[in-house]
Amino acid sequence: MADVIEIKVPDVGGVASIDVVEVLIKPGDTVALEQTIATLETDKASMELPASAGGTVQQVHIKPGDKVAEGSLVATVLVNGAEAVPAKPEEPAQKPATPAPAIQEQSAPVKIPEPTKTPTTPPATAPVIDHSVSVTAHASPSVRLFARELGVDITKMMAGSGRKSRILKDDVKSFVKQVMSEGITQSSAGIPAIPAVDFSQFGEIETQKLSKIKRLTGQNLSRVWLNLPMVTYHEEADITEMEAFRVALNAEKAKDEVKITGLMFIIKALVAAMKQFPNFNASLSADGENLILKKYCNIGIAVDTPNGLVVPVLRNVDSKSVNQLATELAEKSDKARLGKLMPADMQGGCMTISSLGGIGGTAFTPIVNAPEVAILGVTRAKMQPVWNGKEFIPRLMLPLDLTYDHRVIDGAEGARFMAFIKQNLSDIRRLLL
Ligand code: CAO
Repeated sequence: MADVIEIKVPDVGGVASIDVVEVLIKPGDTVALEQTIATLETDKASMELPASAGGTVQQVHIKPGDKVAEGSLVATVLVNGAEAVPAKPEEPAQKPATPAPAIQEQSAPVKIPEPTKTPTTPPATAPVIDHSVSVTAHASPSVRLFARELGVDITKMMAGSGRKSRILKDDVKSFVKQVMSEGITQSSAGIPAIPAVDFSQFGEIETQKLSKIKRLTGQNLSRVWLNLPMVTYHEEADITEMEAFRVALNAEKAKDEVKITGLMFIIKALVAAMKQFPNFNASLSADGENLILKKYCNIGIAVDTPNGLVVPVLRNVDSKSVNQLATELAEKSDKARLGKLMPADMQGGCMTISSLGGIGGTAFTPIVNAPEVAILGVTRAKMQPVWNGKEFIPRLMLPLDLTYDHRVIDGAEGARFMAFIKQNLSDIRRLLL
């Protein structure tokens, strides 16, 4: 004979308020005895609520977000009496015949990090790979099943984008994508990924695909950032006379001739310094055991293009004039901006210059273009009052930033290298020596 059975929340250890996280049935569904019909959650545990009877769901009385307690009505099921879980003989008749929920998480006070607690930090929407925590993450049975089907060990995912860092299906997908595309695994990178954020929850957004250059540059920069112990040293050079000379030279040029920018003198000064300090014209061998010193002098120049940063290389710079360098850089940067550089144009650099001087700035910390061991950053020169021992006089000061691989370059060596460049830019006659 068919009977209507009420499925209620069982005793879960005296917890007064239990969150309904997921409801897995709807009216008309057929459920089997012990089938999970909802996921409940307390502060300490996530629980799968099994059906205490098999049959056809008549009504569902809870929804995600509800708060329930022991005895709350979950669903009514039209059931064949034989399918209901028999009440234990010693239990009082009024006690609902509901089996205890399957507790997924440890109910011991193990704290799963909750990034949403910091008001300024938006909730994570991508999984965080944590390599030390072995606590099972919060996830519903359907998500666990989905993860199992994809071969994902859900214990590697510390937090998801759901409420209270619950792992959702999309988190599992992101996790798989992340591992596949970036090759980030527990053993190789060992660094937790930055959680993705669903920004659309805060306002309107538009998603644009990154250019290939940006993606490749990004990968390379991340690799360098993770591999090199880098130090950036800042210096200022007085280029008042150099600038006057440059302006005079340009005034002599015909209209269609390539103008000389300060960068050409900076290249010259850099090359002179690399000859004086050969460790800067070197690379560490892949095993880190040897320093490979280069007898040639090629300088990479970071060029800003609509598709991202590229670094064409000027070859044998030590044997070229300032005018030749200006012409060559103009050609290469035009080619770069038209996307016409060939891979060979960007290979073989010994050191790189990243000049933001045409734009502005007072200082920055460029990232070494490894396997080179140092990079020179340049920002905008400006007139400053400089004390000459008697009075302040206006001088054009050029800010320079040297980032170096500290495994190869010592701090004192870096400082001497920059002092040399400063001296040569302040008096460019020295470049003839
Ligand atoms: N201080 C003051 N003025 C400067 C200057 C400096 N340090 N550097 C350049 N300028 C001036 C130039 O004299 C020029 O002025 P005029 O138009 O009056 O002649 C103007 O700024 C523009 O110069 P430029 O940038 O076109 O030329 P450049 O030779 O200095 O630089 C290049 C060439 C290719 C390096 C540059 O165009 C470029 O792409 N820079 C961006 C590099 C970059 O993005 N680096 C970031 C890497 S880290 O992400």
